Amino acid sequence: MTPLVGTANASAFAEHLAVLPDFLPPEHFTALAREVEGLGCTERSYVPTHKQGGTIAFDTLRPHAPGVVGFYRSAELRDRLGSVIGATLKVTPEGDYSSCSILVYERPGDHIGWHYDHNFYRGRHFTVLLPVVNRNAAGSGLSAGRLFAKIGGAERLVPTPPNQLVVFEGAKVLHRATPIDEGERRVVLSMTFGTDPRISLPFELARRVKDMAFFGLRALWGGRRRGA
Ligand SMILES: O=C(O)CCC(=O)C(=O)O
Ligand SMILES: [Fe+2]
Repeated sequence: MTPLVGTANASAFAEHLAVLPDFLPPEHFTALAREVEGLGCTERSYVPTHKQGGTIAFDTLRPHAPGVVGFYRSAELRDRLGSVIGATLKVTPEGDYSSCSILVYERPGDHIGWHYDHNFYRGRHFTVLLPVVNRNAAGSGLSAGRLFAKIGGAERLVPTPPNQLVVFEGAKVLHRATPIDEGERRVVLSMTFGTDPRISLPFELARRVKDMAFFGLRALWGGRRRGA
């Protein structure tokens, strides 16, 4: 299995995934990691066999993690990612829980099974991961929680040491993170961007039909005018 590293140019994104080692300057990364680890308010989620772990939602990050939110919204990040992908990126809406959140793998077995990141938007949709912490019980190396992606039919290991950014087109790349072991910790900042992050027409219609059930026909016409 070939690990993927150092693919920082646009042509490499032909595989819909790129890895950027030592992404942030060390002082910036340390400050960000300190902010994340100071939060300590994770919500646990458990979907039998598919997913187990903690999450810190965008709603919590907004008031308590200005450094993280500022990083997510920064033009520098979008520009750098845009040059890797070869497209102009925008942040996804604040109401989308996956726009900016922290994934906390903190108990033995915490993992996420094979999945695609669903794209509800009109344009292309990208997932960007910045591993903040990744250590084994002894603190001597990385945890057993490893990111794998299926690329060109083959399963590839995507290394996620702290401060190594991973960007991929989650709706096209099947991926998973394997379980951590006892005493290990893996904390990942997960962000999403889109080339046109307006909700896609089928999802927009579904939303309007749902709203109509609550607000009557006005929701349909009102929605259409707003979207014009
Ligand atoms: O923890 C990981 O490396 C994978 C996270 C993931 O699949 C996601 O944020 O969509
Ligand atoms: Fe994912």
